[in-house]
Amino acid sequence: MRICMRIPSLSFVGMAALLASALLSHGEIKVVVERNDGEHATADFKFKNIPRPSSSDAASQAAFVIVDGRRDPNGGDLDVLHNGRVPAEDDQPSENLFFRAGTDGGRLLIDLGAGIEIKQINTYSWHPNTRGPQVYHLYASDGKGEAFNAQPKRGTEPEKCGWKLIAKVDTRSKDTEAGGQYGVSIADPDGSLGKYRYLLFDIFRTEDTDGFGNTFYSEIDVLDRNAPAVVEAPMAQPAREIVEADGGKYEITVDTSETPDLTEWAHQQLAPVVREWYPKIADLLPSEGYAAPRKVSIVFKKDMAGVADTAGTRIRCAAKWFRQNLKGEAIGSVVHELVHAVQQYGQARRTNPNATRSPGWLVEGMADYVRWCLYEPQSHGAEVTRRGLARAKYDASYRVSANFLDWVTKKYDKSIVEKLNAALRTGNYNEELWRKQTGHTVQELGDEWKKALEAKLAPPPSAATSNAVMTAQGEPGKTGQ
Ligand SMILES: [Ca+2]
Repeated sequence: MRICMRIPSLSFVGMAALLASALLSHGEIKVVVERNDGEHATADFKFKNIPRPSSSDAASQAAFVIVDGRRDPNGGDLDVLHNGRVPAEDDQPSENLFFRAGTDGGRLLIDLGAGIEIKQINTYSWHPNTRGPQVYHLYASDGKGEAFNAQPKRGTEPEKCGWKLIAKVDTRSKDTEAGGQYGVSIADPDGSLGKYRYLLFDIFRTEDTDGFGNTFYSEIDVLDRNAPAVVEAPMAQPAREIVEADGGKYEITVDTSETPDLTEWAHQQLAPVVREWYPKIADLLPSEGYAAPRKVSIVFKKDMAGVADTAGTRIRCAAKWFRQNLKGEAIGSVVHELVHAVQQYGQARRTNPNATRSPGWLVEGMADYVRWCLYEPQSHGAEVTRRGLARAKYDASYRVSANFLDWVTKKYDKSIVEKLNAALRTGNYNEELWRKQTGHTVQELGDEWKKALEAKLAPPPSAATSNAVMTAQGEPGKTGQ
């Protein structure tokens, strides 16, 4: 037996919930619908009576197939329906599956691989508008009937090809806004919906007044009556985290909405470094009357090539590269971009009609100096190796120039980077500055630095001689071993 319920919406303080409370006779399938309204819906998908989404239910390992209709490529692929992950926000296309705009849903097959006693089927969705509610018919089959058709398209009645109608679900309501977070739970009070291998969802749009009536489905769970208790899906971190730094003086937005798989890493690993280092960089690179941007955004882009770039106060990070470097250079490369966000040398041209050009090698060398020599000196990323020595020029940019800046800082002027930065930002940079600060032209400094590198890296005739030379130069401990 089956019943189909439309449950009116009710709002409660703390959580808006709809709950089927109809008295059911023995053996009747029960459909429970709950809705968290926009105000109360959160990333933890918590409902009053419906369990939180699971990451270890029978659907996690099942095969999902679209039998009819077309997936909207703006959303996630089929795996988002059973990956044990839920969206962190109410409008996160990549974490939901929905059918193409302008179409009326479609049919979805779940093959559990073998017949199981199904205890409960739960479906979850979330959207601020009419793509929140769920409208579908659910069929089940053991696949054993002679007439069984595993993939009946629209126009073929499932009940005529080996399927049994389990429930008709429609969570729409005249009394509430459509938007919100919905949970639907289908179960039989006896404990089992039956033993089935296949499930077929015939999914309909919620409205056709515009093209956007297809529901954002976040997860489908199938609970096996004979399996151990399932594990709850981890609560999703918000895909846009605002990192407050220096007591709220700075706000750095870390946006992983295009790349949810990086959200946890960004929250755990990146955010603390950003919080500590953005104010530090602002303090390292001051100039008169200048305040570093109060708001900066770091956006992870799923299709971007390369590593990262900065335009104004917007840092873009190429997700593909980051995924491969999470344990290596990922965070340091963001520190490098944060330096660019603080540098803001473009403003010189707006405030100084005679602004001089900022040499690219110095701009990048400074960003790598902060990164390699101050943020992560232990990684030795800016050290010139014997192999790189031949190409080492002070203006070779990035980490080579960082090495040069570090050497000038230690040997001649602790404030050289600060002075260079102030000159670059005000459009007053010229090479005379090096001579003024150190008594040598930048070329002379470059030559001396290179000689020091050569002495340090030259293959020693014997270790003893080498050590003696290094000590004579007053640089013990910097032997480049
Ligand atoms: Ca999911």
